Amino acid sequence: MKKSSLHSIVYQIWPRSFQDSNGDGIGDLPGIISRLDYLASLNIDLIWLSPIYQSPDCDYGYDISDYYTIHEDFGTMADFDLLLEQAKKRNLNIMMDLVANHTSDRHPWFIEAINDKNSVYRDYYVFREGKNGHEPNNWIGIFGGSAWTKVPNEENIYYLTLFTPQQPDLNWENSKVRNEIYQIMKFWLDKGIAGFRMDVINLISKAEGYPDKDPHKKGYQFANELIINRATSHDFLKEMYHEVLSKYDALFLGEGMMMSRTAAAQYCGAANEELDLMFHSDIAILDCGPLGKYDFRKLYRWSVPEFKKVFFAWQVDSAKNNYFIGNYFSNHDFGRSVSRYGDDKKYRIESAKALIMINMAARGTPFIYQGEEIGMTNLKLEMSEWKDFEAINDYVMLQKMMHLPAFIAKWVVQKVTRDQARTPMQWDTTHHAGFTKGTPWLKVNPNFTSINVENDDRDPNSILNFTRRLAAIHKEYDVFTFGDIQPTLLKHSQIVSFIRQDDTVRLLVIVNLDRHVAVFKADENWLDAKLIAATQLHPGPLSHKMVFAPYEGRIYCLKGHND
Ligand code: TEU
Ligand code: CA
Repeated sequence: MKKSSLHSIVYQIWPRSFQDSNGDGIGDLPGIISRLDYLASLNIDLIWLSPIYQSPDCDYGYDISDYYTIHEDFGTMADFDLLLEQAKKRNLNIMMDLVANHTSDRHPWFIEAINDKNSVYRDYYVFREGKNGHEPNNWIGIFGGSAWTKVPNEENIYYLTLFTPQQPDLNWENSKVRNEIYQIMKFWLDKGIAGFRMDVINLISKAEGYPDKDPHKKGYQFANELIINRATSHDFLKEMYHEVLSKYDALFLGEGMMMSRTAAAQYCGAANEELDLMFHSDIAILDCGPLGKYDFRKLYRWSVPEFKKVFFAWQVDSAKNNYFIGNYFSNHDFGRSVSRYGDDKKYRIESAKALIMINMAARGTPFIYQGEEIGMTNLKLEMSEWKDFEAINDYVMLQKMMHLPAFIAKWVVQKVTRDQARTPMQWDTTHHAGFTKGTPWLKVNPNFTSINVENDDRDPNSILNFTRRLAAIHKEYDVFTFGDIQPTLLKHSQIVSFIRQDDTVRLLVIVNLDRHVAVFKADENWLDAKLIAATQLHPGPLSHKMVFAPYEGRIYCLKGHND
């Protein structure tokens, strides 16, 4: 299978922070509609909307209380239909976020389930008896604390909540639940959306009997293989493929925690009837300790050789085993890419471009997160400004469970909080960066006076115009999505370089991912190559001894590949 929509560029909108239209300080659908010309100017193909369904916003939309209605903060179904129509007029398609591992605890299914233990909805979720005065097992929640929440009016009964206590996990073993999900998917696909990004889809199957993880260990344990990439999750997705996915010409992208290459090959292998492509998070947690985001033992540092190891492992494996991945350096769950993998001070423009070049030239489908195209940076937020449950809860947990002093817990949270990627989009130099005429729900980064769309639009050498050029080049060459990949200059400690090849073309990508000048020897066969893209407006010539400026990147078309 070689789906044509895999050869797309996807732009992620986190609607709450994109564009407010009515002055309530919250981004909305009419706001997105008003920016469609801008989105089309980026040469992207698909817009992925983070959840826009009805939600009490305990996890900003990832806790859904009605899958069939639009959150009133974002607008109405009529607004959504108009968005779809107006987008299509500009050759843009809309992808939705499907959050189906859990619902909100305000969802009518859950309200019935918790109020009436004989309700059919009880088995839509995972209700279990506690053990010896404790939760049913020792699993830790992904945002800290126990993974179980107690039913207030029943003795010793708990329900599973892997994320916030307001996000009860659905019981996918129940075929009624699976059918509800298929109905939801069909409802939106029939409206004409172009696919789904499926939230934590590798978590939908849990170990039978909900056993303790490492029972001999004290305290809550990360359940790992008891909840992640389980064999049954493939059975569920195969069923979904037959019931829904196979009937639509749309893109189905999985998102998951601790995705392994073996699992990804199964979830979206060309011969497997499951999904089309998969996200992995190994780059996203490159600077974290082995336990993930809040494991600060690496002090959030990383090196180019480490980056290359992880990047090429996925690139080469996906080519070898013929599956597809979504490539991204930024999204709503992590800090801004230029602040994490680039240099958001001295080389902000150069390093933002270098990252965009790697992302667009990699094998798979590139994802750009709102603001990345203008190099938006992290903003250090004071505790009183924090909004995200994860930040607020983990600040407490780090002190309580890991016995960290408050100032270190605060440092960790400020390093990794999702809020810093969620500050409003910076459009222009007017009040609140043109995001809202009211008071923004989350602080606008004060650097909006220099970092904004309007400035970048005017400057031919800007990150924005570079992104547009690279996106246009990406459209020209199928090889970026589907072609083979061979790393080169593998031992170089600053340069990330690879060759992309198919039957028609051979492209050489060279990026200096370091803040110092990089020197390397060009291969004899490269010398007559033709430059097709560069981060600099006037790059130097190709010669035996190459010198690349900090974060400089170039793409060449190599000749004679058919010899
Ligand atoms: O995130 C899934 C996921 O893998 C998280 O563990 C992610 O790594 C975490 O946010 C890190 O801080 C998805 C959504 O993208 C996220 O926004 C939701 O909060 C989460 O699922 C629950 O729906
Ligand atoms: Ca609004």
